[in-house]
Amino acid sequence: MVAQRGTQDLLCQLKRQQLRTVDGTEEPFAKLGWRQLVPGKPLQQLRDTPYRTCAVITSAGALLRSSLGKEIVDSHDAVLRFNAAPTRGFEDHVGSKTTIRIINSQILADSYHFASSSLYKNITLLAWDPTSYSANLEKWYSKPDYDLFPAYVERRRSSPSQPFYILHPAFIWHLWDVLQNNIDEDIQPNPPSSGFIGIIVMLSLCEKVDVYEFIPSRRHTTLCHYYDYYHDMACTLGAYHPLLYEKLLVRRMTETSMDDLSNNGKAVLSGFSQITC
Ligand code: NCC
Repeated sequence: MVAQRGTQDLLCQLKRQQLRTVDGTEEPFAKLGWRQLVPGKPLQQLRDTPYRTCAVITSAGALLRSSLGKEIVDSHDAVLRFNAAPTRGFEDHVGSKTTIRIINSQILADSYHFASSSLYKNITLLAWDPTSYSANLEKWYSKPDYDLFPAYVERRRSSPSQPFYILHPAFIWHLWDVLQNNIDEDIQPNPPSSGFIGIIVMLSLCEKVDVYEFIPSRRHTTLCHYYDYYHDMACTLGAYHPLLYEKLLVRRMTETSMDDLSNNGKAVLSGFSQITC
């Protein structure tokens, strides 16, 4: 049996897995000249001080008809969204502001109109690709799950002022380690979802993080995303990603009461800068 760990201890374990992006100093990226390609300022140094309040907007179908849009826009300095989740047409429920977007490698490699879509412009972008647990960068570069590199290079060259980073695979898999170390069962060796990754990124950048509909509220539904018509409970509970375990962990990281979670669909978390480990 793994001992039940307290909220603070869990946040400290995650805080130790420092946010890390590909910085061009390791091979094969060094010889490819990525030192000059990646943004000059590391993600953590884009601002002198952390954001005070942040919102993480999952893509869950439960956000549809939530009427949370005004709260999301008015009460947060920064808003994180995922993949191709739109705001246009859904402003009443998910708000309109986007500060950072986390995109998995499918968005860069497949037909998501990455180059032309306004979803990916004028914001900070963070891309990631699962690769395997051992994360040898040479192997990853030659055979990523989805080839995110050409579109990354192209965007860095065409829009050098846009802060655009690739999360380091070691960071992703260290988060998986924390998940596994805090769950009694053996979880599948698949990477955490963009949602969990995004929550940890925002805990690194913000003093307080409000996470919407990661822990399902009373609005929970089989509708996968608020922006499409596909129904599948696996979107909420997980199939490939260890989503259920991620949600159990986030439940343990928040002091929000079960009633509030259920009524508002919002889990309130303290950013890493606010906790002493
Ligand atoms: O669906 P997706 O995720 O883009 O959702 C973003 C994050 O929101 C949380 N979520 C979503 C739906 C739901 N009902 N409940 C939730 O809690 C999850 O935390 C999720 O991570 C991904 O994680 O990147 C994922 O991406 C999609 C897909 O690649 C993109 O949407 C682009 O089309 C994956 N779907 C497929 O590959 C079919 C999904 O498994 C994971």
